[in-house]
Formats: sequence, structure tokens, C-alpha cells
Amino acid sequence: MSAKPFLAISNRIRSTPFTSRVMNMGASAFTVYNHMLLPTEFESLEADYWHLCEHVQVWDVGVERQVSLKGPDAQKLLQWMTPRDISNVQVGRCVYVPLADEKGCLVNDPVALKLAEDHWWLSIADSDVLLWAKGLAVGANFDVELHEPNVWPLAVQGPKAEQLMQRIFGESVSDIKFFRFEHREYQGHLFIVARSGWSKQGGFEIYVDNAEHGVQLFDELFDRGAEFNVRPGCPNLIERLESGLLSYGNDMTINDTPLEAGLGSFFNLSENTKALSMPALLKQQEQGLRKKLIGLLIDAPEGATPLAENPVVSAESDNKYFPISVVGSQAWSPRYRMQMATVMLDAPFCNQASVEVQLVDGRTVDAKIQSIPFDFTGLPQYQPMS
Ligand code: THG
Repeated sequence: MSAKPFLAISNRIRSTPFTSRVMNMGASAFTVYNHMLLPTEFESLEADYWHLCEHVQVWDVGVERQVSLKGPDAQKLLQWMTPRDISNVQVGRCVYVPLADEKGCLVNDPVALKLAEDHWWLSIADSDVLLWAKGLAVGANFDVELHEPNVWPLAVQGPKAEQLMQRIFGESVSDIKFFRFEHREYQGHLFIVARSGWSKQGGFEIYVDNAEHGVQLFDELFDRGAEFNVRPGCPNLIERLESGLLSYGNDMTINDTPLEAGLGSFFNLSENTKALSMPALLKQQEQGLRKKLIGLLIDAPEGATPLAENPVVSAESDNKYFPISVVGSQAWSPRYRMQMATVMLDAPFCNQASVEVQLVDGRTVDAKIQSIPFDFTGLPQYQPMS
């Protein structure tokens, strides 16, 4: 077997103010996200997972770029871009807003921050939202200023995140409620701090808008975090799958609608008639979905992952195998000792209890169909092997 390919890093793949630190601290793998470097692994996926679930990690998620919409038509533009009704969202709130195009297809799924009545940030997943927003605003002659400010979110995640954040920003950081943000001071600089983050282990996100103050803060998080066993980390594939957090570009793409991706619960189809995607989404709901994103739980050992391409899921009734799905993400859960996968599955199979899945080792096994998030109730829970 050949050595792992490496990533050639040039200016097109942007760094964050923390990249050199994260590399020195042992990041062992990176991916590219919004044309930027995102660490994906430190010690190992599994070691990082257990640590995240027990302690606290600081994540360089500077790749979550902010697209700033400012001006009299800022909210009008955002309401056009998302099927979620944002008319009653107050300043200081974060909202998860799937963005969909005129065909109803997913363009991105950012967290939106309402900074002021005429100012929003879209904290984006991996696609060029700025270009899409500009095209819409220019075409519709909207009075709105659009740009990507230099803001690099730092996430502090894990059960001890709150204690560590209190050491830095004071006890009042605990007043910040889930999916809200407030300004907090560190060394004379005001940061936007939200209680949010791409894990279900609890924590905060600090929107660093100044590199110099940011690296000071970064270093202090590690100094003060020693007593909480802090480590550098990153969004963890195992944890986020167990928690049912979806990744745009992996679990769903511009070929899928938010209804197909199971994001229909975040909006009400009758509510926001201003959304660009609404006619297409209403039509799709009326006609029925052709495919759905579902979860697969597979009782197979570590290493026995489903095939990435054509896992060959077949109808139970006949013996002919044919591809009816695409695997989105997959990981082995060390806690439940099960293979987890997300799959965009043809609708006729979605109501079955299980499907047959081909694994990399050639075996074909039964996989339980579940809705996302997975339901692990009744399964034994394992501890980390030391
Ligand atoms: N934080 C910030 N920006 C981001 C992400 C983030 N941009 C990219 C990506 N992550 C966007 N995708 C998601 C998906 C899910 C959630 C957040 C961002 C999330 N969902 C919760 C849930 O599903 O339970 C809460 C949703 C809600 O209550 O509205 O947290 O992580 N800054």
C-alpha cells in the first residue's frame, strides 16, 4: 500500500490565525472547507471522541466563514434564501437556517446570527454562499451590503467547557442561553460569544474578529484549561454522527432538498411564502419524496464499514442486488460498538425496518434503518479501552 496522500497547501487554501498552533499541537489530518484548512483528527478519531465526551476541547473552526448581510434589505434577502420563517427572530439569537434555491435544493445550512435589525451574519457550511447571495441581491436590486468579514470562530466544546469559559470571561458567561450570543470582554476586546457548537457535549463558540486578540485568547484557553485536561480538537465524526448533526457536502448536497435531508422540522411550509424555494418545496411535499436521508445501524465490527460507493442495498423480497442509495458519512461508534452510516435512500425502501448493505470486506449484512438522530436506547454502552 502506498503512503497516505498529503495536502499541498497554497494561498488558495487559506489558514486561520490558529493554523500554525494547531499544527504544532499535533493535528494529524486536515480537510478543506470553504477554501480553508480544517483539522479533522489529532490523536485518533476515537481518542479525540472519548476526550471530547469527558473533558473540554478548543476547536479552530475558522472555516465557518461569516457572510455579512447589512442594510435595509438584509433580512428580506435572508428570508428569500431560507424556507425558515425568520420574521420574529430577535437580535441576539442564533438560528439554524437551511438555504435553498429556486428548485428547492440545499445551497448551505448556516447558523444565522441576528446582530441588529439590519445586520445578519451567516456562519456558513462548505459552499460559496457569498456568490449566491450577491447574485440574488444584484439581480433583485436589493439595498444590502454583502461581504465576508475576517472572523474565525473558536469552539470550546465538552462537559467542562463552561468551567473553562468562566475562567476566561467570568461567571456571567453562564447567563448565555443555548443558541443565543452576547458580547464578552477579554483583555479589553469585546468578542461575540454564543452557546452553540457542532457537538452535543455542550459548549460555546467565540467569534474571533481580531487575530492578535484571538491568539492571546487561544493561548489563555490552553493555559487556564490545564486543570480541566483541555486539548486541541475539531468537529469529531463519531460524536457528530452519534448526535445526529448533519454535514453539508457529506450527508446532503445541492442535489437534495431540505425535505429529503430531513430538515423539514426546522420550518413550516405554510409559513414563509417569501422564500425563493417555497413553490418547489410545496410541490415536492405534495408529490411525495423520491429519496430520504436515513440512518443505518449495522451490527458489524470496527473496520467493517459499508462500501462507500454502491453499498448495494436491495429489496428484501427478491435476490437481485441493485444500488438504491448513496452513503453520506460513516463511522464506527466505540460506545455502542456499531457501524453508523447516513444514507440517501430511495423512498420505497425507507419504510422497511432494514436493508441489506455490502461491507468493504465483501459480506452482505442486514442494516437497521433509523431516522436521524439514531436511537441507541437498549444498546449496551462500552467504555474506552485503556
Ligand atoms: N457553528 C457555527 N457555524 C457553523 C456550524 C456550527 N457553520 C457550519 C455548520 N456548523 C452548520 N451546520 C449546523 C448544523 C447543526 C447545528 C449547527 C450548525 C446545530 N443544530 C442543533 C440541533 O440540530 O439540535 C440545534 C439547531 C436549532 O436548535 O436550531 O447546532 O456548528 N458557528
